[in-house]
Amino acid sequence: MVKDGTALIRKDYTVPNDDGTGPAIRSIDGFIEPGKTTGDLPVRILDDNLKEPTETFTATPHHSNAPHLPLPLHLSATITDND
Ligand SMILES: [Ca+2]
Ligand SMILES: [Ca+2]
Repeated sequence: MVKDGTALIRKDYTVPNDDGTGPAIRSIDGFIEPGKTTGDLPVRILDDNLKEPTETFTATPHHSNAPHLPLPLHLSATITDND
């Protein structure tokens, strides 16, 4: 599940499962290869043409396919402005 920090879902970023209607969907599927400690979350950054400070959000896995990474895991992400 992703959680807003200073970055707001549907304003600054979105997830592939969200079709933009109804309440924002915050679940996202990521993958960490066996034995690795890094992986990818397919978050999409929304380009808004606003000049903004660096923004952040967090993600908390609810289950893991990587038994060597004990839950809870707390991931943080930073969006660097490009305007
Ligand atoms: Ca933004
Ligand atoms: Ca921006």
